[in-house]
Amino acid sequence: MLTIYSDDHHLHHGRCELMDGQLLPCFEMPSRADHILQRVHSRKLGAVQPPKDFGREPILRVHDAAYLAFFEGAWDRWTAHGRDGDLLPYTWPARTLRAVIPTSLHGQLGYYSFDGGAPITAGTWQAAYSAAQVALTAQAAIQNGAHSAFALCRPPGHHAASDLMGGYCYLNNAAIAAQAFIDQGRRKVAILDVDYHHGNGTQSIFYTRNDVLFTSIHGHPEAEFPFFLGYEDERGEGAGEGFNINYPLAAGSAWDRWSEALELACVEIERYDADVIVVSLGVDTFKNDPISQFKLDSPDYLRMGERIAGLGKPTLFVMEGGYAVEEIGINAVNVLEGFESRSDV
Ligand code: OKP
Ligand code: ZN
Repeated sequence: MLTIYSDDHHLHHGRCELMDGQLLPCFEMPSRADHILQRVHSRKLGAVQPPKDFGREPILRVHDAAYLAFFEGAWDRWTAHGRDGDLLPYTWPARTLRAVIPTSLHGQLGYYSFDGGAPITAGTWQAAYSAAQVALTAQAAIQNGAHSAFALCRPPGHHAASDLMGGYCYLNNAAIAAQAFIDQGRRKVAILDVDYHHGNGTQSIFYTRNDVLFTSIHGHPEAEFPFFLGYEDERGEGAGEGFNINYPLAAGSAWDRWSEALELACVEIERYDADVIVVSLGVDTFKNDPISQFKLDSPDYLRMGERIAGLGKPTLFVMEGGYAVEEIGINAVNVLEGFESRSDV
């Protein structure tokens, strides 16, 4: 399987995040992608290529232009204030406040974010931009006939909405790739989000559409981030009604329960008759993940890849979460190797 990877992810390295009342070093760190790349090499998964540059246009098909301009310019505005620490929001237009777009940096940062988990550092824009190009380059490989490809994206993307950053995410790599498939003539794209956290950004981007089916298996939002989206009764709206399917699971879920949800999602994807599949590949479902509550074990990821291969469709894997850094490479590449073991194309 072809892997697309850019070193630019090293340009994004947030210092701290607020976790259980403590400031802890960011869980979303550069070594995550380094470990995955190492494993891709050591397992001889296939060629590793750098991204091409498709520019801003395919990003603007998913993201709001003012949001993008804000994100790109935020660091320079911050340093113009004489600051050099991470730029983090601290006030949001929640209930009883107005969703005005203030002129100030911090006002705009609150407007364009939904949590304080997405620090902007000197290289965050470049890293996120390159991650989007990584996804687009892997998407292009499939569009040109590859049966599968792996977009080794970092930072992740599935929490980012059209005009919101949050949950370690800035640009929605999977959504940008899915939209590119549609724009290049595919009629039906199915997204399978297997990250431990609900892909609230991806869901919101495609919520009113029937050309992109969104399915997600995740920790129940009653008890888990992102808390305010990801319930089972969110089924899509208007033309999109019936094309958004959430499988929230209880903390402690292991492969037996998780794989039942995967089976249900796969049946829906088969019924939808997708032309192509985009997998939001998070491996924070792992039993030793430091911020998550599922109990998948490393061999389970082989089974996951095998089941996805059973769908028999061209499949783009887009890297999302996974914070057990020592095992992240094993688990992510297990999905890809499981997929290849059952793909006859
Ligand atoms: C990203 B992905 C805030 C703590 C909230 C956010 C989890 C984001 C997970 N500092 N935790 O889905 O793996
Ligand atoms: Zn996650």
